[in-house]
Amino acid sequence: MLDAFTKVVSQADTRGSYVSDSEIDALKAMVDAGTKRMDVVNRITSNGSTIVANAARALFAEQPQLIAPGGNAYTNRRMAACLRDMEIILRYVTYAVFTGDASVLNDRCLNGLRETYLALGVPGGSVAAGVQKMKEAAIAIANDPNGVTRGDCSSLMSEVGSYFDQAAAAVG
Ligand code: PEB
Repeated sequence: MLDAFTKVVSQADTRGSYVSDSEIDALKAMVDAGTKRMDVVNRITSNGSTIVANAARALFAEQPQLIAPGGNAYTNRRMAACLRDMEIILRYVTYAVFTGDASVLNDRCLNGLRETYLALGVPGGSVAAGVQKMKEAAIAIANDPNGVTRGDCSSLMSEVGSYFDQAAAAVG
């Protein structure tokens, strides 16, 4: 598991070189915007169950076959597993936002997930659709200008979005 700093050090070591000026500049920008990043993690984390519940509701409205008899979220046990999976993925996305690096998400959550779903008969495309819905909900909450000092969060939001996109692409 890497963060933005250890990733840069690891890459510099692979090249056998010092950390470059441009890498230092990028990390400095990340530190300067650190409060925004922590705010985003805090907002997503504290609204986690709303994000999961609303995304799942929207997914089942769009794909009602999932909750019909024989569907992959039919029975309370499967429904619970589904909500739990969405919550796990959201949790790892918040870790990636926190560390500024996707490696924790990739190594501990997404690695092998497609194969797991194939083996279980869980439709990966539907999981990906659920992840996209969590992305929209999480960004709407994280990017809400009310109640915080206003500033430009566009690059941070596209970074947040990219972690959801990676999760969706890993299973879809
Ligand atoms: C991944 N999901 C399930 C299982 C595992 C995971 C390992 C099998 C074991 C179990 O049931 O608990 N676990 C999960 C994960 C990590 C992990 C992400 C990462 C670290 O350790 N069903 C649907 C939707 C979708 C869904 C499309 C969006 O209709 C999910 C939610 N996952 C789902 C379901 C099961 C499951 C298991 C229904 C149960 C499948 C079954 O037993 O038939």
